[in-house]
Amino acid sequence: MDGEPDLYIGGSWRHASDGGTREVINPSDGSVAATVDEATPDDARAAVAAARAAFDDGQWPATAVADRAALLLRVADLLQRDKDRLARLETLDTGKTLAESEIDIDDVTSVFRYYAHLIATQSDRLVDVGDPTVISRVVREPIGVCVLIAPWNYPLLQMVWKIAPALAAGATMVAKPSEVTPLTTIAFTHLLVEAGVPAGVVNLVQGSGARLGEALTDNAAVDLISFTGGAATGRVIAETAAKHVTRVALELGGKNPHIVFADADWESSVDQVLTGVFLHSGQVCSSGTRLIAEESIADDFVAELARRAEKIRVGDGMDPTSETGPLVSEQHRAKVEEYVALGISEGAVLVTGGARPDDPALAAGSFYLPTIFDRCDRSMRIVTEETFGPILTVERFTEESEAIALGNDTQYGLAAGVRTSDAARGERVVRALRHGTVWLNDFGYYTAAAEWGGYGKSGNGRELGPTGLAEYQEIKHIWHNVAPKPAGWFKG
Ligand code: TXE
Repeated sequence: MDGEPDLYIGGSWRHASDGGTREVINPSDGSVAATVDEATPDDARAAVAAARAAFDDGQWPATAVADRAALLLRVADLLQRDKDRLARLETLDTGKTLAESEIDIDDVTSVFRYYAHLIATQSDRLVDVGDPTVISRVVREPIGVCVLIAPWNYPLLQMVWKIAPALAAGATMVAKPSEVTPLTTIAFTHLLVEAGVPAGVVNLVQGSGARLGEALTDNAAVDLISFTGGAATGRVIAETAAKHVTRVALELGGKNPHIVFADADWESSVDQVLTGVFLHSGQVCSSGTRLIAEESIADDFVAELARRAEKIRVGDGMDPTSETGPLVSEQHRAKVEEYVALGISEGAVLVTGGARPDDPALAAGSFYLPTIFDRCDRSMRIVTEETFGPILTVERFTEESEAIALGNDTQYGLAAGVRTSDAARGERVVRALRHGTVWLNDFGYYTAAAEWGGYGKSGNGRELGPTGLAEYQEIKHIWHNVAPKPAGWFKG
């Protein structure tokens, strides 16, 4: 960053081998936030080779779990020590409010603490095969070399959801943050070094997917690719990985329904539908972008949402009075604007927003107003495609079965919300929804100890929880006969 080397390969910091750099833009005002080294494909291959060597030399995978757990706890302490600095860097890079960035740093800290605990308490499984001379056991081993590719909406958080379990498992890795938001991952890698992560175990490269993707994913030395990002990129990565039968874990976003029955608690429903879609200006994979409201309350509910959406204070994330920040880039705002134009042309009714803020102080940033479209239906692309912006679409239902059908009518399946005061109905609907996380009378919460991931085209695999650790482990069955005797099958 700004003259210091940003690539960390085989235990040393270095600049790109061709001297290349990239400017990182602050989306709140369009200024250059930092200049960062841009790796070459050869640098990326060197990073994979370093991870391969560190894995194959066997020391890190064989580290006692107590030592790995202790290292993870040291990282957690360093994250808290540097929380303010990291949060400011995340806000500078993404535009999100400082309050959100601080929550992100607490989240990543909790993920390190959770995996420290999990790895220290995970045990092998003994299997009774009915022969007392056979010790049969199932053990977990680190998967090998992992390529970890993260997006720009939660840059450090998404990366840590991968790095923490990979380290806990004893794997080695190459991390590639989004080229749009690399700053916190660079700072965090310095903390990993300070905490004592051995050379070659974690390697870091910066650069675009177009430039580095092939070197990282079309690579026989890689055992697992864990990717969070757009569906189109996820498909390309899965196809490339298939050439080498490399394992992939994909988190590809969602188009998440938030179903509100007429008997739902009004105040918390309005509040959480609003937060669920407009937090971080909608740049959240689990954003509740599809309001599915019971017809009898829909008019009043949408009117109240619009009233409150118009009061949301959009502004620079560093300003403590801002409630949400800009979109991550001019290019991303252009995409969101295209979706708004599309919604209008598709016949949806624009209730509020649909424009950039007119405050001249925000003119240089990529801000966009919270936007609500009513009278939407499933034939519209704004209802079926991930806009990844502050856009809420409203669909209506009269029967429970219709609400379920609407909620499941998506190619994705990451997350959903259900709001009702009828507990039995709530449980019925939750079980009928085909989504990886379902909130009942809440929205957006998660914890390090519970799995996160999607059904359908939201991807495969799970992050967080025990399954999030299992992604980075191989399973081995060991059959040990302590009193060997002939099988006696062949008689000659
Ligand atoms: O993501 P990309 P983009 C969705 C959201 C957004 C859309 C596109 O709808 O509008 O995806 O966003 C790296 N090989 N999500 O284009 O390209 C890239 O450098 C290897 C949902 O910014 O998927 C970055 O590090 N890597 C999502 C990462 O992939 C490649 C969060 C994600 O970028 C690559 C973000 C390649 N060929 C966007 N091409 C979520 N699931 O939360 C790109 N990359």
